[in-house]
Amino acid sequence: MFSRRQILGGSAALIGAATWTRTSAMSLPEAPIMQEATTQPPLLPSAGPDYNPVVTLNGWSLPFRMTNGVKEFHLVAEPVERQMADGMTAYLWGYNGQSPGPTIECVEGDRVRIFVSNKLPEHTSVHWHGMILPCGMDGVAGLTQPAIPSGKTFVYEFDIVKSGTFMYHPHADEMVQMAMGMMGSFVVHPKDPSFMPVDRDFVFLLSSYDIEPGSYLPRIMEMTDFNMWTINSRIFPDVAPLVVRKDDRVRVRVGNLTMTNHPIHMHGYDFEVTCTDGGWVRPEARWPEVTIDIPVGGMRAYEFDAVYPGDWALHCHKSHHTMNAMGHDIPTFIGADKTSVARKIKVVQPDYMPMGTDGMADMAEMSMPIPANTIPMMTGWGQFGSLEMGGMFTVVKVREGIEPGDYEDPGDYEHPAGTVAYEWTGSLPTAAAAPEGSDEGSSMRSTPERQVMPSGGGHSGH
Ligand SMILES: [Cu+2]
Repeated sequence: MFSRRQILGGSAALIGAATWTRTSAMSLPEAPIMQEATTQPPLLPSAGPDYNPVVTLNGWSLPFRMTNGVKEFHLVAEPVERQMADGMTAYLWGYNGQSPGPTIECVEGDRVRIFVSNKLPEHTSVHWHGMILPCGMDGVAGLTQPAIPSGKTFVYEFDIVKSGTFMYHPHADEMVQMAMGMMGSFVVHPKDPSFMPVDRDFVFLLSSYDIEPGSYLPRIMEMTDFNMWTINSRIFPDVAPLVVRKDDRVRVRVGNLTMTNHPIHMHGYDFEVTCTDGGWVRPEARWPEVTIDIPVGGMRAYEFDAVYPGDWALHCHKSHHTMNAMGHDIPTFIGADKTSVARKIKVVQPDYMPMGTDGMADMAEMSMPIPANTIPMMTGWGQFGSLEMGGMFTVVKVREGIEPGDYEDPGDYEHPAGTVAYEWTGSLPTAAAAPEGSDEGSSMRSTPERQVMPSGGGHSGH
């Protein structure tokens, strides 16, 4: 399928659906195709009002063209191969070469015309989740429009009446098509660029799949027991980090299209939810958080000032959701003595390793043979060892001196001397400085002396 497409100039990762355009209708906008699962640079607006584009983690934004003042996009619903991690590819359905599909970005006040071509083997439709639009553009097959048959192109056209954080997904054979990865983010920038400005603006969707280790296709009938918990159809350790320059104002927009809620927790900061898929949250209605629950079928955007440098974990707090493919029917062996049974098994299976009697950290440290096309359930290495993580986990990397447009992984955080937890060996290092103003040498400080730091989270002036 890919071989018939032609490579465009500019970006090697973008492939134009030239065949489709030529044979279907000369007036259709180009439908770029993305072949990479890496985070693409933000797409600066090529026409129309200016805005600060978002960065889609392990994703990209869909280019548009202007036709008589209307912003035109072309989505192609089609089977895709999505690299979920190095060594793990899934056969999904998505849009324009990837799952999730490209992020659509526009500006409050725009009129958009979105062509949707269906290259799936069955019909589909697109629902524009959270948007205020004419009922007939809402994308519910059967209710507000006929489904888009396989091989056909439909046109959605409406005015963008409010800014905020939205998404799109099918509303036709929805259970199957969402279980196969059909979804994308839809970000509407405010008409007034001085409204809620941020320096870094990230967006991603949470999705889940049930892919048997060694296989490629999600089991679509699964209701609860998924084994791939993803950030934009990527799993740790191959979810891109959120690279942030110190003192930047940062927004993180998260949507949830799985079948359970995800308490998203970010270390090192407190922050405030400033937007939902219903719109912006008024300053007087916000409160500080370090974990925000992303409901099923909902979106939350939170903001913070990146004043604390470091490598800060960002993850779902359901501990099974920061694991890769795992069996849930494994007995618990903690405290069990497997010595004698291990001796017997080794007679017939010399490679047998008794595991799990002291916890499961040994799973991450030894590399056991695993089936093709899967990655270990607990993995990822940092500068101090194994992270024993997977799934919905990534890192916010706050650094001094990062250029505004630079999203390259800056590597491991260099901790200032004396600021890393260390082993007690009987005495404190001489430089173990007590904070200024406290009693020299006193490491035990009573609570009343503790200084309360002003909150780093709350910009409430907007
Ligand atoms: Cu979760």
